[in-house]
Amino acid sequence: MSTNTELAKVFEEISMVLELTGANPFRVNAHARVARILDDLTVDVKDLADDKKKLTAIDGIGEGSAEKIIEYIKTGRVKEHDDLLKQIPRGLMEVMQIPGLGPKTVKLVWEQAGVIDKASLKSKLDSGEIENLPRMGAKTVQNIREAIEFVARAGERIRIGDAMPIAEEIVATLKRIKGVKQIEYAGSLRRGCETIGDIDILVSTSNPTEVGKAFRALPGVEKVLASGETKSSIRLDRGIQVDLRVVDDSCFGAALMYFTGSKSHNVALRERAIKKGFRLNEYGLFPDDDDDTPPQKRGIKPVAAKTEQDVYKKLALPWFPPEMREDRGELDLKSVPELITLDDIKAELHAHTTASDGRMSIEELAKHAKARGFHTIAVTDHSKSSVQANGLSPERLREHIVAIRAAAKSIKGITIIAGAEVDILADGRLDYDDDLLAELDIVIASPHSSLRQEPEKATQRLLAAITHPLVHILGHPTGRLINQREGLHPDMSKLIEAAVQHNVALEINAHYYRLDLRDVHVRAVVEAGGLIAINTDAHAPADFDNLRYGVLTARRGWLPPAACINAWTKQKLHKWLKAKR
Ligand code: DGT
Ligand code: CA
Ligand code: CA
Ligand code: ZN
Repeated sequence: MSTNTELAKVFEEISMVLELTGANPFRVNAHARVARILDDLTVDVKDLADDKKKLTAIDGIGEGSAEKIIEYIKTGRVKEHDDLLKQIPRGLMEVMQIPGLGPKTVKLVWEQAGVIDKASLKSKLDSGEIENLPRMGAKTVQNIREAIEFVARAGERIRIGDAMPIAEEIVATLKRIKGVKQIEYAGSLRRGCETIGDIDILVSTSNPTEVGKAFRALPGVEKVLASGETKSSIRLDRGIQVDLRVVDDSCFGAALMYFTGSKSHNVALRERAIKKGFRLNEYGLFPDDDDDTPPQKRGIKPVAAKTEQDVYKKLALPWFPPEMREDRGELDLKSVPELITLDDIKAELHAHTTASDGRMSIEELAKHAKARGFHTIAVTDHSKSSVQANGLSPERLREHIVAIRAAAKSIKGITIIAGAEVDILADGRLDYDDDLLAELDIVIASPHSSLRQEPEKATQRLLAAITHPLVHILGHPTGRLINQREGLHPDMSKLIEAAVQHNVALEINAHYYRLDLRDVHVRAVVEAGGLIAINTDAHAPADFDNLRYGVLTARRGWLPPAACINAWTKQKLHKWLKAKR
């Protein structure tokens, strides 16, 4: 963990305990804000801590926070943090993390039912003690139960956006070791899956001992699980397991294929190999001679092993991008379809500013979008019902439109358009009147509340948004949060059919907590001839970096650039937007 992340955690915990103990909301929010700032900081906070003024120069960091940061850098602790933690049972922190359990409820079950951790929460739910508390009831209790189960079930896999930076850093570190020839991460991470069980890394090197040693000595190693000539395994302090395999450079391609998987893709490949008179394993593609001893152990040379391309070619197959290797019909293809790439994306169509819950001004947003080479940026703040996100009343939106148009006029080199992310209310109505929506260049309609709705109601609700003539994009259609909230379960085929008919794009929200639409639904849209938008839903500059996860999800759904509105030329995109006005 970097110092920035560690300190962010300290501030977040301070904020949580303050909230739990009923402190002034301003203090609670100020600490939460500093936590976010530290998380987003692009420089090492250590480099700022030699001078308090450098810290207080950052918007949102006051004198008190700056002192705590300096205290932490000097001593490795913050006294206030230690003192606050003493005021509550340690286990309450994990109770606070259960989705849907706010501080008020946690305080109630702690003080009145003696809940001190997740285990005691469970037992007191079972005994009925909690249901009998004031403001509780069967429904709330059921919701808490479901949330606990959901966290337990999902808890072991980690989100791609949490795993990727770790894997990239490990690869970069090991690459610098003398003797390393090739190194790549493989497994579900290379396939771009939304969650990762463990990180798999493959390396070929003339110096395996050195690489193994460096691997086991990486920062953050909590436990060495295995340490052998060809395989080492570690667990990092963030609960992530990493496997490192040392393979021979001459069969790196075959090994990379094997350890990239998926398992079902591999199984299908092996069957195909056998039909063609070969045997495929992680050492290469060998002639099949009905001998049970593996061919590489008998000194038999593979017919292909050096690169993935060689192996696929000998099997009379094209090279498949890792995202397609799921045995979802790819092996029946005559050729690989063109899949969208990060470079194809030329517009961001879902972004927030300080007008609602974003942290950038219109100008900053435009600057960051321009820096990424986009031709268009849409300003789409929240609507009035998203109270927690400071959603805009119709009056505020009208003022905002004026500000956006003014910025669009004065800022050159990018087209700035005025939009909104309008709430789809529980009954399917939109949160603004049609005359106001008609003033906007782009309308994204998204569900933010009532996310436990019955599937049928959810379908009707989302269909109402899709069939609304002023809506361009259905934003994060299910509202799920990976490992935290299931979200809606609408009938996707009905939504897709309607979206095609009404010329509405379905969004892949690229934030790695969302990735909503998910890969299989993207594929269904592609097959139905529909349109996809890939948006970052940027609230802060760093959010633009999540685009890659949206693109990976899109590629897992076999999305071609032509079906992605963010990949269209400026002309084509704006013509499409205007067709709904
Ligand atoms: P994960 O870690 O659960 O997110 O998923 P993967 O796909 O990374 O799976 P993992 O780490 O167990 O193994 C990495 C790859 O190694 C996997 O995608 C395919 C290959 N592999 C592992 N075990 C087997 C196996 O029993 N048979 C075959 N054919 N391939 C395997
Ligand atoms: Ca893995
Ligand atoms: Ca593994
Ligand atoms: Zn949004």
